[in-house]
Amino acid sequence: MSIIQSKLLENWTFKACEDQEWMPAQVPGCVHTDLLRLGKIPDPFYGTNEREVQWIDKKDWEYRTTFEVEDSLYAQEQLELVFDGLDTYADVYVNDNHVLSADNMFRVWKADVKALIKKKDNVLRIHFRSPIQEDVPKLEKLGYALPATNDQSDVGGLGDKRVSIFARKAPYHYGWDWGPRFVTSGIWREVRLEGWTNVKINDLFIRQNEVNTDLAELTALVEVETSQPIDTVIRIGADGQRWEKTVSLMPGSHTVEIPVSIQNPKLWWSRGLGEPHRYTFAAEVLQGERAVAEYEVRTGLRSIRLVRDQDEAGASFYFELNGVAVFAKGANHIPNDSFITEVTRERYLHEIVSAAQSNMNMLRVWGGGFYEEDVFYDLCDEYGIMVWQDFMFACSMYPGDEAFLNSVRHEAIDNVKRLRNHPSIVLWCGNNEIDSAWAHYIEDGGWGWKKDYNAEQRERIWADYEAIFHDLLPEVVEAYAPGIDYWPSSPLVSLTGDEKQHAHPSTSEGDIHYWGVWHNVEPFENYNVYVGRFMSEYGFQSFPEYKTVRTYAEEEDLALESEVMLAHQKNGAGNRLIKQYMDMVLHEPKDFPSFLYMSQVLQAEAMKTAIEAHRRRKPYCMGTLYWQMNDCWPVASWAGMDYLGRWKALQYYAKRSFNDVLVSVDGTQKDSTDIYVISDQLNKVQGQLQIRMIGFDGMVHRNETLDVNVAPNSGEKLLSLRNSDWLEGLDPAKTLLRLDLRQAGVPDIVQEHYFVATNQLALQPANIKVSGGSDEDGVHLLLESNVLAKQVWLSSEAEGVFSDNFFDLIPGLPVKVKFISREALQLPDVISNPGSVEVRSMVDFIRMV
Ligand code: BMA
Repeated sequence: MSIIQSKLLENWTFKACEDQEWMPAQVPGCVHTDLLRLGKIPDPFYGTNEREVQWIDKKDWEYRTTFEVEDSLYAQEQLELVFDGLDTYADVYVNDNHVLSADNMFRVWKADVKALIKKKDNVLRIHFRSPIQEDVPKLEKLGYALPATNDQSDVGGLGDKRVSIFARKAPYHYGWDWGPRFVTSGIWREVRLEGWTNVKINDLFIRQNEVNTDLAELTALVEVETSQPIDTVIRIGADGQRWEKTVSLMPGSHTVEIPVSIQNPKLWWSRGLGEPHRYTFAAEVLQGERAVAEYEVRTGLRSIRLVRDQDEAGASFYFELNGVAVFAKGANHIPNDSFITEVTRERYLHEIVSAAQSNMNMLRVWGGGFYEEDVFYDLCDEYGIMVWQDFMFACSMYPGDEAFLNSVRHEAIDNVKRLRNHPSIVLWCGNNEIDSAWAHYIEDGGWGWKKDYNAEQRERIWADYEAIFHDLLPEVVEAYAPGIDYWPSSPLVSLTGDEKQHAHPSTSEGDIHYWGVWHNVEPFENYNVYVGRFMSEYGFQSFPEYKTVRTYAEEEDLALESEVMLAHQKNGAGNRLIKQYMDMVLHEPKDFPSFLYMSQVLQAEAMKTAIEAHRRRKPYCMGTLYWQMNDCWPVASWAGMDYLGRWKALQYYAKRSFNDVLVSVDGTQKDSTDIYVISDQLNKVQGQLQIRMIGFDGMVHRNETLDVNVAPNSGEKLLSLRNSDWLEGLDPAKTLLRLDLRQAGVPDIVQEHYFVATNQLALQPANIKVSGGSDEDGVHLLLESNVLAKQVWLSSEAEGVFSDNFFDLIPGLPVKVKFISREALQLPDVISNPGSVEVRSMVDFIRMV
């Protein structure tokens, strides 16, 4: 081992600078979690407690530990103190000597401490300056405020002083329209003492020059640091093969390039297209046959490119993986917790397995959070989930002074270098929504930000924007992760430098965030109208389930407009919008818990409409990522999974609508109903489609079968039913269209379609019979109903997910469901016992008149 290290994670204490008493601290962590653990603050996620902890970010805090250094480490020629993350304005002292000052939570911070370290009784002390006290003067100095739409400065007692943009710190810490305001301070990633002598390897990058099934032509870039001149051999090993280079190195840091080629490589594929195979590459610096320095990375070999070719309609926007055009299916990922260090590996695993179980193949790490932990990307690599990676800038304009740009450059280099071996990362994107929000080239365009500034200020703000997103960040990506595409802002048409640049819902180039449904109260049907080349955001809110709501609200708080419920709804218009849409399409819920259930069904229906509209337009549209995958606290939001990882109705709907082979119905035409089969598979779909008109009592009124033959990776309209013909003599309020696609050797793919809005359906109380059984995979539940039971919701005693849930149960068509407990989380699924299960359907939640 060339680097000897000792983690410095023990014996930490902390206090507010002005206080006397040191209290025990946990590292990694932050002031909020430490105070909470000590019972010094109430649970910030409960009730209206968010307000009670806003004093924390106004103070300076100190963390301190003492440590000894083992002989073997102490004896090293070089000793370095390394922080993987300091949040944010921090002055670090070793034995009372100032060794570094940090100002960017996303960077790695290092200091040479050789001359300062003793064998015993070392004191490491970190002074965190309040990010608020630090940045308010910057706002005053600038002379005007910069837009920062989601910064909840008022919650923080700062009035309209939005200072989040000055700090290179997770934007969502300052609040968002789904997130509370907790402006943390602390040592949020590992800290360690590293020692080495003569030589070490700092980094290994496997650059993929050309990869196909016959050959992977790679270059291993080995970053070697030496303290004296050496003549040596550097060796790369992978998969039983070796590649070597003899070099003479002078003291300093060097990048040694070693060509590597692998015949017939096993490629890395996204979920659904093949195995996400990974190779381990090891680099060694040899002294004779002895390795004096080593470094290992795991990566997957694949070719990836964002294809933006002009075509008749505009320009394509899709990812080509190993030569295959991939339809991207997934969601936008936000941080899993307001307090990042609370997210365990198990919680990441649950999220990524949930994504894979839901038939997703992409997550977008959205720019208002943080560059995720290594474990997140490792899991995405392992489960074949592609990652659209934003840089951490969202919905704001940022300063452009030299110090700021310099900080951003370091941050970008640190993170691109850290993450570039992950095969899952397929795109680096500059920011979230800034190009379209500022809309520089359209006077009245965007979110109205420009009107607050005079012409000179506007030009300066835009020049600062361009410096970061059109110059600095693409340069870093090109230099450190060549071959991976950079996209300046999401959404964007393309960098035309004129009014055509900014995205809008009707563009036929670039990516689109379509928020007409929800923020602009457009009807769900408009999801069919605004379909672009790649839908990187669209969403609809719902509430978490009753059990989750009760973690923050008491019985007496259970009203939509109670103080507590409002504190957990961060989108001002949110509750009104949910109610307004619910009145349009669903029956009235009978009480508050029923309202929670209905809100989930409403959200799921909206997202199904959108996802399937997007997929039906394949290959014009080649991606659909809904907003949003997850939550960072228990709240009403657009998430498909709540803070506790409980799947909302949406997650089950997404699983069905993202299925690699989808039977989908377009019911937007007045006179006809169009049936589509869309396939993301690489082999063709061959089978029969059974088409039935079924009454809510189970009576089959019409039954036809059609041969299906759909080419690989394509979609087609199979047929169009004439409504007057198929509904003849039938009551649309009591009849459904049921489609079953049967293929040899695979489970049937089903779909139901109704001819009127849900609140027009004549639902009857259902008698749902549940019987247990077991088969070769384990235990299952068999559900049968005497009449149509809509949106059957199974809720279990044990935490976990069902193989299917929130589905319609048709008399005569029993459904078999399995349970996958959270404890046994992995893929392929392990079938477990759910404990007692409550089974209800929509009719149980409706106010009967
Ligand atoms: C998009 C996102 C987020 C936001 C969401 C819901 O704009 O990028 O900023 O949370 O919409 O409003």
